[in-house]
Order: sequence, then structure tokens, then C-alpha cells
Amino acid sequence: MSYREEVLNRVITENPRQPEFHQAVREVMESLGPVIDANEAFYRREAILERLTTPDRQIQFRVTWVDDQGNVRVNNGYRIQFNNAIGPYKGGIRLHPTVNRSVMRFLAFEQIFKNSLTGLPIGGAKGGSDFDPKGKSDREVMLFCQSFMSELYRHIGPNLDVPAGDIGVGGREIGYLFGQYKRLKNEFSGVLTGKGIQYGGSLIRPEATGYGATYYTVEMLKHFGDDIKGKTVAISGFGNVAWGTAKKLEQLGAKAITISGPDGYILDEDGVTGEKIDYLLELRSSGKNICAPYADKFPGAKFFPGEKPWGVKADLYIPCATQNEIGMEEAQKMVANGCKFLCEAANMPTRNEAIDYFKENGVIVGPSKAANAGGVACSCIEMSQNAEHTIFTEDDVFEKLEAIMVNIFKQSVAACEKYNLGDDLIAGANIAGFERVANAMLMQGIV
Ligand code: NDP
Ligand code: 2IT
Repeated sequence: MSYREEVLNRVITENPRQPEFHQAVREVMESLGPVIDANEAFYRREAILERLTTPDRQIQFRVTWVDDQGNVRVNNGYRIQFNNAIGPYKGGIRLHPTVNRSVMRFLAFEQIFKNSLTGLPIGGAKGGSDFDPKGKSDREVMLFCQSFMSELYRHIGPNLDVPAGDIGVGGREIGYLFGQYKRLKNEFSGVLTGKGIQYGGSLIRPEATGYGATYYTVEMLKHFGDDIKGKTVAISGFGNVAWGTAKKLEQLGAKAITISGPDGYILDEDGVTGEKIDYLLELRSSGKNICAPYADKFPGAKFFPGEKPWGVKADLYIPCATQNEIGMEEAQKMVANGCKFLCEAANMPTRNEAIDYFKENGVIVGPSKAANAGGVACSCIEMSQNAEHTIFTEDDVFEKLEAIMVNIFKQSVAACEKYNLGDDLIAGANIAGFERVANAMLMQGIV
């Protein structure tokens, strides 16, 4: 059995009932063949893959708060500090009822490679809670965030671990979390990113993930002799990432033609453009988490209850909602509709078997670790802005963000060329991300 297979088996045995974590590790282990197998004895002796797949630390805590009716409520809180070989832990906080240890671990594990690909000094982490923000009042969200931070504050810091947003966590939640951290530590620092611009936040951070994913898509199309202009794009979700993606697509002369929520999807052949993009913000802040009202407001659009947007014919597909939203059934529909390119803006939106099917059918997949790294890259720009006690202009941030995304694409292609991986941008990204972290780990000794 190869070293990579041994480590994968160990991860599965030691972490039972964590399917998302197994899935993320399997994908990376399968990709690392060309690097590890050529030097197997060395990597095995250094236990580099065991070290890389075992979190440095994981914190789980109770979050107790009181709802508007006076009931005491209890949720689980998590922070997985997976690897800090190249910089302080960095990664978002997710508030969604599907959050559990497996979801947290897969996200923290993938964040190691994503953050490495940015070329910036940030390690991998993720946190969150099974708290459901759906239908909660502002006050309930505030009380939850304060209680969450009352535990988390002792484990984070501007040079230790810097959380940010993810599903269910936007500017409002970051504000409440920051306020509580400041109160408990008596310290104003860049301990969180995604802050309001009034108190240290970076311009463009809300848009950064969607903008970055679109820049990545532009590079991918260019590389394969195509162009984004005039393209129709099926996207999913209607949250922060979907919004930023729709906005950038319109600016570049393409258009999103779908959005989706847990209630179904919207097809808007005229394009999710102009005021419709602003309406996504309204939908999100309504706290109802449904996309159906879009069709009432914009009568040209059609609502398909209970369905996903992946049966729609489009030039490009950019999932922006959540993990495993594209399985075999969806992949088959997309290939039948002539899909040539998929760019993953959500984290791990495609199941491994669907990825295999895409590859067999010549579809180019831009993996989430590379394509959605614009969010965390902009977070790191925010960290340096805070450390320098300054404010970067919008042009500064744009320029940096675009350069980082272009560089991520180039690094992935360079790894493909070096290891004869053809058009496998997934393996290219995994290898490029791995090499930097593994080298840093080796240089720092057995820790
Ligand atoms: P938001 O909370 O703003 O939006 C998430 C969207 O996905 C909503 O439409 C949400 O609807 C939907 N969604 C979430 N869970 C499910 C589910 N189980 N089934 C169906 N739909 C679901 O989050 P973001 O836009 O910030 O995040 C979207 C994706 O992008 C996630 O995978 C996230 O990890 C990833 N990402 C986010 C970054 C960021 O900076 N925010 C950076 C990089 C990646 P609902 O809430 O109603 O379920
Ligand atoms: O998945 C991600 O990269 C994020 N949610 C953003 C993390 C961050 O620290 O900005």
C-alpha cells in the first residue's frame, strides 16, 4: 500500500463518521502522487502527511444564550486550528445548522492549501457553530455572537488566529464578535477580518470572494483560448459570494442567469444584473433564506421550487452556495448541456465522483481552493492594513487582489506542467499549495 493510501486509511479509521473530512483528504491524497511517490521514503520518515492531516489543535465549546422569549438556548461552537506552518491561523466562521466536526475539519483542512496558494503568510483554520441565524432577531444574533466570543477570545489574536466570515457570518456578525473581543481583551486589534470600513475593515472585502472567483475564471478561459465576454453563467446561492460573482460578471460583459436557495432556483434569462444584484443583499438580510421573492419582484424571472440550477444550459457554471451541491446526477445534466468549464466559488461544491466524471468528459474544473481564495487574500490585505495602522485605497486592494488571483492560476498551471498533469487544475492547485506548506514544516523541525 502506498504511503498516501496508508495515511488516508488512518484518517478514515481515526475520524469515523466524518464524510466531508474524508472526502477533502482523499482528494488531496490522490493529487499528491507525483510529489510524494517520487520521494516516498523521505516523506514517510518525516511523517509529513500524518502531520498535515492531524489538526494542530481543535477547540469545541458550549455556546449558551437567551432568545427573545426568555428561553435558554445551547449550541456547539468550534475552532479548528489546523496548520500554522506559514503564518497565523486564518479562516472563516460558519453559522449554519449543518455545522459539525466533519464540516469544520474539511473546511480547515482545505484552508491550509488555499491560504498557501495566495502566497501570503497565513495558516489554515475554520470555526463555526450549528446556530441557525434563520429567523433570528438582531438581538438574538448579537447575544449568540457575544457568547460565542466569550469562549473563543482566549484562543485567537492578531498574530495567533484571525477569524472572518463564511456562511451565515457577514458584517453584522463580525461587528458583534469584534465588539465582544475588544471588551474582553481591552484591546483594539486586527483580530478579525471582514470588519466594517469604519473600524479597520478593508474596502472590497465583501466583494472579494466573488470578484476573485471571476478573475480566476477569466484566467482559466484565457488559458484555454476563450473569453468571458458575452458568456451566460449559472450560479447557485444568493449570499455574499453569489452577489460578488454576479456583480463582477456584469462588469466584465457576462451575465449570471440563475441564483438559488434552499427553496429552489431562479432562472432569469435577462440576467441577474443592475438593481437585481442589489436585491440579493435585501434577500440575504431579510433573514428568511429563500430566493422565491426574486421572481415576484422581477416578473421576467421564473422560480423552480425544490430544484437546483444545474439542469440549466449555460456557457459556464459557478457554484456559490455550499459543499456537495453538485453530485453525479447534476454533473450528468451539465455535461449533457455541453458544460466545458466549472469554477468552484463555494468550498468543495462538487463530489469526488462528479469531479471524475467531469474529467472523463473533458470539463475543466477550477477548484475552490484556488478559485475562491480571493476572500481570504483580501482578509490578509486587511490584516496588513490593520498592522500598519493605515487605510488602503480601493485601487490598492483591487490591484493586489487581481494580481494574487492571476498568480494562483499561474502557480497551478506551472505545477501541471512540472508534473505532467495535463489540464488537471485540481491536482495543480493541491500540489502547489502542498509544496510551500510542506517545505515550511520541514524547515521548522519536528513540531
Ligand atoms: P452566505 O451565508 O452569504 O450565503 C450562502 C448561500 O448558500 C445562501 O444562499 C445559503 O442559503 C446557501 N446555503 C447554505 N447552506 C446550504 C445548504 N446546506 N443547502 C442549500 N443552500 C445552502 O455565505 P457565503 O456566500 O459567504 O458562502 C457561500 C460559499 O462560499 C460557502 O461554501 C463558503 O464556504 C464559501 N466561501 C465564502 C467566503 C467568504 O468570504 N464569505 C470565502 C470563500 C469561500 P441558506 O443560508 O438559506 O441555506
Ligand atoms: O472559506 C474561506 O476562505 C472564507 N470563508 C474566508 C476566510 C477568511 O479568513 O477571510
